[in-house]
Amino acid sequence: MPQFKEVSKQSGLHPKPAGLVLQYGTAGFRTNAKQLDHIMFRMGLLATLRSKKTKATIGVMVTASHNPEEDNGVKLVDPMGEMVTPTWEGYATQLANAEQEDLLAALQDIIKKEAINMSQEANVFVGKDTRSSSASLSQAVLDGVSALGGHSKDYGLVTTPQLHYMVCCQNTQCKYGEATVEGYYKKLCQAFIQLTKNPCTFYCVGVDHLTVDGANGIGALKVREMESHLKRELHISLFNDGSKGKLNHQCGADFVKVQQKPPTGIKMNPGERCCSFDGDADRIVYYYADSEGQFHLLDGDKIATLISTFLKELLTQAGLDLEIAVVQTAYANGSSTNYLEDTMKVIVRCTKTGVKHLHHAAQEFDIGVYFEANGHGTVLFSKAAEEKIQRLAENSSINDERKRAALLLQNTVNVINQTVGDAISDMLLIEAILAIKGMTIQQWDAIYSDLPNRQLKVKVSDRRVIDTTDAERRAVSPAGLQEAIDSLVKNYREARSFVRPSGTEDVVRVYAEAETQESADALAHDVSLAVYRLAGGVGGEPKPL
Ligand code: G16
Repeated sequence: MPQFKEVSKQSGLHPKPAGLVLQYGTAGFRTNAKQLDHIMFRMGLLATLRSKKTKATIGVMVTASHNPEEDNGVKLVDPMGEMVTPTWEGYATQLANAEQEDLLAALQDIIKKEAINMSQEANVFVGKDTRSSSASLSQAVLDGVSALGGHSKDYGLVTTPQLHYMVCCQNTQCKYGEATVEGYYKKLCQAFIQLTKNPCTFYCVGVDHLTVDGANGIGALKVREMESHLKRELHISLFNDGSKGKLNHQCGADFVKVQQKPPTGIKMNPGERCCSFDGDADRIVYYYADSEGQFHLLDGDKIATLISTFLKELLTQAGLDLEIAVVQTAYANGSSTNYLEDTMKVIVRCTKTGVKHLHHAAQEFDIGVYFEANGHGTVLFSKAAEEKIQRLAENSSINDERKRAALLLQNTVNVINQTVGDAISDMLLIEAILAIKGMTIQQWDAIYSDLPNRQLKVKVSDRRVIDTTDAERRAVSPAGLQEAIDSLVKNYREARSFVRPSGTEDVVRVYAEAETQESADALAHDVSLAVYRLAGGVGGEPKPL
């Protein structure tokens, strides 16, 4: 193969450390940045093959999202902006772990299995987050693309969802929007301005102010860039903008959700809305402090509830018969699931962790709202649903109430980044909903009360010993672990617990919820001990909280 000579030459500049084996995790490869140069080069090769195969533009995002600054990673984006398919995840692992001398054979194998026409053109969009390692690692991706004769476009510093958006725009011949960062701001902000253009009680009482924790990452830069497009419709105070603090350190969506406390470095006024992004701005959580200084978290479950309530109301007003479902994971708070099923009467599905799983489940409905409790999510509208909304919005013979609802639905579709969870787009949607409904964050919070919960991490020598089933709600190995969890759960009221190996960090995650915080904490600790003892814990037994 003519291109193989160049691959051979270039791969020598990005050698694989012999014996190093890395797995494609929940959202791609992710580990210490020092181990990733060869992975990035090879993902450049793979993205080029994927582009040739699909005859479409493919995206490669260099980021380790919520992980600490010293880590990095890579997320591959398929033509419509979704995550790459499981078969290609397998190829990614195969290519990543081929020893240096076996690389060409591994490439050849994929080309043969997928019957790839190597003379087909290839296009790859590349983006990166603000980590110091991202510059050289994204160069390695670009080297991989050029080694196989592909064309690349380097978007430089972008959020992960912005890169997903560009890929989708490019592959829909701009039907989804313009494939530029400016185009992204214009589309989202115009829709936001349309949604909020009728003044309502919310803005009249002067609380159109939002505090944003940018996690010292790319989201902060992009919120700054976007502000002028918002035309002062939303006043943002930005903290943790990367000017001094460390990425994700004591701040960001993951910290706030897991620790259940505010990030450092922000100023919180009682009753005011605050939100945190994660390191690549694909997650968001909201929170506020009440007049007693008590912290209240509104996570992905509360966001899904707010959005699906809003959409359901609009559909009723518009007289549109479209089926809404909410997709969650095992981490969803039990109260949220009960509320959605029993009070809101919407269909609820539970999938494994990882947006790729939620995204696919959401695609099965007219409108699929998917959110992980950690704040990663979006809304998908089927083509048919979008067309129905569009037709109604253009219908001049309907009454004012239906017309208003149809126009709100149309702008809601446009403010949402349907390719993947997007902190910026979700933030604009949430702000618009609260404004339209004239709702305070306290009223939103009061829709239902979370069951107290706790998340812990346990270090084990090999987390792959834990295997799960039933959307990760039950452990099938190691032997005895699920039985131990079942009997521990029986000791507490309204309790539930599960464990699963993380696909982004070298830990086992433990989740517990129960009637009181003390019970949730105690159960999480009991289950952590069971994991430590039965799954090969290392570094000392977990201590009580
Ligand atoms: C990624 C995935 C999310 C997942 C999270 C944690 O988020 O995109 O779907 O919930 O990792 O996964 P795990 O529990 O397997 O470590 P991000 O924002 O870090 O890319």
